Order: sequence, then structure tokens, then C-alpha cells
Amino acid sequence: MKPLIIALALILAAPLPAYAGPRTPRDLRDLAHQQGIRIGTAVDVAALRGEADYRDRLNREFNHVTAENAMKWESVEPERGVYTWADADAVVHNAQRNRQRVRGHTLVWHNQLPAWLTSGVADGTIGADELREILRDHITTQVRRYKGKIRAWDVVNEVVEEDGSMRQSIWLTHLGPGYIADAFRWAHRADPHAKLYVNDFNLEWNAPKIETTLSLVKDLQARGVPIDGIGFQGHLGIQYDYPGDWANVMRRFADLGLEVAITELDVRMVMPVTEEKLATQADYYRRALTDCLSVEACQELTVWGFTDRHSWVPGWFAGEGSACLLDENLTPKPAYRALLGVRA
Ligand code: 9MR
Repeated sequence: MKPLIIALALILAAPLPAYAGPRTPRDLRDLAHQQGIRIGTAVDVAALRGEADYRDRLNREFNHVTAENAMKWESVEPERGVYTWADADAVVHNAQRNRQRVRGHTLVWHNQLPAWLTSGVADGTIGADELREILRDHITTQVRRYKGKIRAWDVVNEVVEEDGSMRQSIWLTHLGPGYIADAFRWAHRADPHAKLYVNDFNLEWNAPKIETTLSLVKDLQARGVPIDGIGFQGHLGIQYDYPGDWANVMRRFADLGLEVAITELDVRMVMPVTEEKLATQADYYRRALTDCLSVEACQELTVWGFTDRHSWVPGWFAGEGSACLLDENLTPKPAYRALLGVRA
């Protein structure tokens, strides 16, 4: 036999090395890269400015960010006509420097509205027509300012109640239900490339809320309103069952042609922390990522803060905490390692 043929025969006869599977990712950004998705976090601006370890970790771990509070109405227009963009700009600039995409949060909400607006509506000095103008100006001004810099906007946040009725916010009561379609149209006009989302909590499992939100989306689509996505906030707690039907719920929205995102994931627990609770928490984080990866339309998983040093949970739920992937010292918890171990 010719040497070439002998060599070929030897190569073909050699046992194939066993395929070891993808290597374990180094960090969340590496995981995001391997899975082809975006992994994001809410950003605390004070920490971004003032804490080098927070900043380093943020920029190492995440390829997507959401301003936790800096883009809310009370932050950007505390006095009528006086815009304060410094904090929102800081988040966007940091993201650009670190190759992170940005979710804008949020244009229309019933919370964190400036006092000039809520008191004006309450005492009747701001009537319905003027309120509509104010909302249009707000959306147009904010979306235009970040045109091309925001991948996706939470256009309306938490517009459905737990019982499946539409939330009786100042927007609904003064402008009527058409305010939602208007908000999407105004946002689209201001940045035609930004993806426009409805965002809500308990949408992972609450049937009346799910059904109403599905109807809302279908109604908007039937009227040609530019809606692109649905955000599941994902504020979970280990004292409650994991929302086991979540992937199916995601699929129901995806079947309408929408993008799906987990926009504010955290998993709180009743204090004190124990090894067992941390293991349960790790399982909830793992399942949330697994659910997202099982639905083609789910391409973003954002956590609502990545360290217990800056988490909204203890301030809102007495006796609860430890909801994030890293502890106060930025030490990874089992939940962090559980995410790195997820395979699609
Ligand atoms: O994390 C935010 C916290 O710092 C604010 O005090 C709070 C005020 O309402 O809002 C928190 O973020 C919320 C988000 O904007 C919308 N979904 C629920 C989040 C947790 O409350």
C-alpha cells in the first residue's frame, strides 16, 4: 500500500475522541455568548459611579443593561420642562463603552411619576387634553434622546391588575384605554428601530393577567400598533412554587409573533439565609434560564440587580432578602454557578 493510503487507513481506524460538550463558561457574559442570548442586569447609578468593584463586575458579567430607576419619569423630568438626563446618560455611556445593549425602562407607568404631574392631575389643573400632550411629549423627548442607543423599550409597565382588569392608573382614567396604542405609536415614531414591549410582573403564572395581556396584544396587533415584545419581570420567591408553566406562557406570546424577555429576574427568600434555601434559589434561577432557552423567541434574561448590596427586596418585603446572584461582597452564590452550568 502507498504510504498515503496507510496513513488514511490509520486515521479512519483511530477511535474518535469523546466529545466533551461545550466548556463551562467563565462568567455570565461568556455564557450569554455561548448561548447566543443577552444576559442583563438592572443598574444602580450611584453604585456605577461610586463603587469600582460594582462597576468592574457589571461590565465583566453583562452584555445588556437596564437603568433601575434613572430613566423613570420622576428621574428625568422632576420639574415640569426641566430634564435631568445625567443619570440616564451615565448608564447609556457606560453601556456603550462596554459593548452592552440597553433596555429602556420605562415610558408609561403609574409609579415614580413626578409630583408636578400627579398633583396637577389630582387638583384638576392638568386636564385630559393637556395630559395627553404631556405624555406624548415625554415619550417623544425621551425616545428621541436615546434614538439608536436603546435596543428595546418597556413602553407600558404593569398596565394589567392581578384580577385581569386594566389598571385604573391616571392614564386609563383620564385618557381612556387608547393611551396604550398611542404610547406605542409615539415611541415608534421617535425611534423606528427600537423594539417596543409591554412589561409586567406575575405574568409568569397569573391566569387572569395572562389572558388579558394576550387579548391586549392581539387587539393592538389587529389595529396595526407597533408592538414587538413581552417582558416577564420574574420577581420570584422561594417560599412560592416555581411558576412551572412559564415556558408555555412564553410560547403563547411568541406564537403571536412577539419577542419574549425576562426583564427583572430575582429570587428572594425569607431570612436568614441557609444552604438549603440557597440551593432552592439556585434551582429557580436555573429553571428560569432553562425556560427562556427553551423558547426560541426568548433572547434576553435580565436580573433586577446582580448583588445583594443593592437590591430593592429588603426595602419592600420585610424580613426577606438575598435575592441576587452575588452576595453583598460580590461573592457568587450557588445560583450564579447554576446559571453557568445550564446547557440549552
Ligand atoms: O428597583 C426599583 C426600586 O429601586 C424603586 O424604589 C422601585 C419604585 O417603584 O422600583 C423598583 O423597580 C421596579 C421596576 O421599575 C418595575 N417592576 C418592579 C420593580 C421592583 O419594584
